[in-house]
Amino acid sequence: MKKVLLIGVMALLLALAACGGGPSGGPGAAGEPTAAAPADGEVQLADELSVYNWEDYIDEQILRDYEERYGVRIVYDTYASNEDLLTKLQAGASGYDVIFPSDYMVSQMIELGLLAEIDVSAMPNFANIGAEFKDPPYDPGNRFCIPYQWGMTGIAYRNGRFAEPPDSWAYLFDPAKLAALAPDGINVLNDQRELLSAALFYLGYSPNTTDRTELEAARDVILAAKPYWKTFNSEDYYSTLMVSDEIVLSHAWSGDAAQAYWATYDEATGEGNWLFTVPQEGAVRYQDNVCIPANSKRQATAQHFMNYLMEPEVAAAITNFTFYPSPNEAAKAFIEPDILNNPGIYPPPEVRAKMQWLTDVGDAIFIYDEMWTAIKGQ
Ligand code: SPD
Repeated sequence: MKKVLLIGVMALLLALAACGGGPSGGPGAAGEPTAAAPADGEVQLADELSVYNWEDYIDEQILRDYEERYGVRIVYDTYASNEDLLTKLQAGASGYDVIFPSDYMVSQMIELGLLAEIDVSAMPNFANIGAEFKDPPYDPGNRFCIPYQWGMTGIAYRNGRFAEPPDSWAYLFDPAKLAALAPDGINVLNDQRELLSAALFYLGYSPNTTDRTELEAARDVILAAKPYWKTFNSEDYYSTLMVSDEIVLSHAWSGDAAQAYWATYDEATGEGNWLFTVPQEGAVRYQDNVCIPANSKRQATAQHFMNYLMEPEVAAAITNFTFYPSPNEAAKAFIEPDILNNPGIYPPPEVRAKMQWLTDVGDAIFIYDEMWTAIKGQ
């Protein structure tokens, strides 16, 4: 890898308005690194493990390696959003053993009794996780989940198509800007909290508002922009829409944008086709997690697998594939330096502190659901 992905992203990030802090305190020292796994004899492993993850969020070779090393067959499936995952679990889906919900969704799932308790003291590799990522407010004491990867939500755009980086949510919501872009294709994330939060930032409101009037205003902004959008896709947009040049602009997660950049990287020009920017009105930072559904029948094996995911080489291989930052301090020694030193992938702490987390909005989630139904229904 040769080139910093997001030229100018630092300036854009620094332009973000100061807003709330992260889910935990400031950066802290890493725990004592260890590559240890629980002694295999200590865990009676199941024959099979069902892993349900976001699309393009792991190098599947890592799953094959676990299968070979431990003789556990992994059944792997993917989903497009936290809400899709929640709907599946609430509908009584049984059989999933390992899932990857984001911060606010962990709170919701704990509240709903959908997660099994875990024991991080029985996971030696938990010591590899940086202190900044442990004990988050959405899961105090890591009673239910371990951190997996984190990232930012912003705008991915076709290199060469824009005179200036489209560093405002106006590029998704202002009909004057949309009219010029729509013929070339715009995608938005098919994700209720993410899309509403982008509109809320655009309007100057909190992405975690519980105020019906503000949410109705966000809905109306989205409905006015919707005719200009080509697709709602948060699952395979990077490969089916971005890399294949079906669109020129997408509401995007940072690692997916970086995957599109590197998938189109041209040695001759030293550039990829896709760049990423964080809108100046503010943006979401998220932390995804590894958890076990309460109805999993293979919880010991699931915990064993979670410990495996925290091995430094394994966590590094995940980041080297997905381009999402790892919370694993010990993995840093194995992550590609060009990824680790890229502020568009690993934004510095002062930038991270200016981004906002989505939080559990309590009963206001019913207003969000109502807005989303109106948005998707029209
Ligand atoms: N392609 C994998 C994307 C996973 C990103 N997690 C999104 C968190 C949203 N709040």
